[in-house]
Formats: sequence, C-alpha cells, structure tokens
Amino acid sequence: MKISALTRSVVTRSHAVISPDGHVNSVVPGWTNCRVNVLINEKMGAHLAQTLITAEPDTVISGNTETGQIFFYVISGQCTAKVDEQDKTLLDGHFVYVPAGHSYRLDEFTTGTQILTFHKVYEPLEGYKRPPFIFGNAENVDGPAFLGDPALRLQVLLPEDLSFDMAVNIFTYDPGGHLPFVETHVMEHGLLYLQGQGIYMLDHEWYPVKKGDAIWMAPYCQQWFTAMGKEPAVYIYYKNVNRFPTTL
Ligand code: UGY
Ligand code: MN
Repeated sequence: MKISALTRSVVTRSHAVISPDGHVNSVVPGWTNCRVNVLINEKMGAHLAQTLITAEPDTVISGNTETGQIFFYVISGQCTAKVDEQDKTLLDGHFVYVPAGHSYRLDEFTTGTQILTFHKVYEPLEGYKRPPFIFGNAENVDGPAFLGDPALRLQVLLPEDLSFDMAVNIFTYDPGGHLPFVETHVMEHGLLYLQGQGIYMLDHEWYPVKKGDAIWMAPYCQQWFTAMGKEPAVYIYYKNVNRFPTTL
C-alpha cells in the first residue's frame, strides 16, 4: 500500500524540492483548458516564478508579459507559438523567450504537451536596448565541458549579452559526475529535472532527486549535485545575471 502521508517535497526558507506527487493545479487567466502547476513564485520568497503546463488540443496560452519576461520551453509534445506576428512550430527542446511588453499566444497543442516556464520582472540597464524575442532549439546549442570536466556539459540557451538579466541553461552530468565544489552565490535558481537522477545537497541537507522534480535555491543557498544511475542526469535551470549586485 502506498502511504499518502509521505512525500519527497520540502519547502524551507532557503530552498524547495517539489516532486510531482505534491502538484496541485492553479487556474491562470489567459491560460485556458490546461493544467498549470505553479512550482516556484514570490510567495516562497523567490524573485522568479516557474510553472509547468500540461496542455491539450484545445489549450490556449495567451497574454502580455507587461513588466515581466517569460521563457517557454517544450519538455515534450508540440505546439504553435506566435510572438510579434511570427509563428513557429515548437517541438521537444524548442524554446521561446518573450521579452517585457510583448504579447504571446501558444496553441495547436498535441495531447499532453508539457511546457516549462520561467518568469522574471525585467530590470532595464541604462545604455542597453531591451532584448529581442528569441525562438531556439536546445539541440543546436553547444554543450562544452563545464570547468574542464568532460563528465559535465553546460548549454547556455540565451545570448550572453548584458541586455539580458536572466539566463537559462541545460546542465548534463554523466553518471558519477558532480559539481566540482559547493557553490555559495548571490544568484538564485529555479530548476527542473528533464532526465535521470542524483543527489542534491542544499544548505547541507541531502535530497535524492529525479526526472520531474523542481528545485528552488534562494540566493546563498549552498548547492552541490552528483548524478547517479545508468543514464546522464539533465536539468534545465534559471539564474538571474548581469545586474549591479547591490542597492547600496
Ligand atoms: O550556474 C550555476 O550557478 C550552476 N553551476 N549551479 C547549479 O547547477 N546549481
Ligand atoms: Mn549555482
């Protein structure tokens, strides 16, 4: 018998692990006929939001980013995305970055299409134009070795340009691969496991994690990961970048 009083999900002041067994749906105006799980948002203490959408053929995801920006990533399935009068068919691994002040519409989904979103309020930078909208395919993005270790590969999906204040990267670890040191940093992360499994250390607590799990790491949440099992562990993650680090 499965014991329903148990979960791997944990929410603390500095981090959260959200496993699919705890997902509860939200109704989001403009996002119709779909399941939306809000995995991370400000109520947790985060400065980003992360959602998981499960769509059907009659789903429509539409709105305007206003002062925010949204990164849509197709985990699996197919849909059509329209931004600024441009249409694109999106398949597994394709993504759309919609900058602040733009309208978007995603429709024509195949049954069960899963979309991940990252949201952040845009912080303009004097002397730099706002970023353009971007369609991309993770398959076409190089994955060089991370800090010289060929067991770890990092794909950077958005341009490394100061007009962007958020990064979205895909990190692949071969079994046994691990972060070379415990990271202690001011940047925040939102993350979703796309494949495989391993152990994440968050502020000196140890969590088994696997495909489908989401993680939030607040600024200065200490972090380390090692991959386990027979296949590479892959996660996609958000990071705030490129802005002056203090208001002082
Ligand atoms: O970009 C990063 O900070 C990344 N190495 N962190 C992480 O994977 N937890
Ligand atoms: Mn990090």
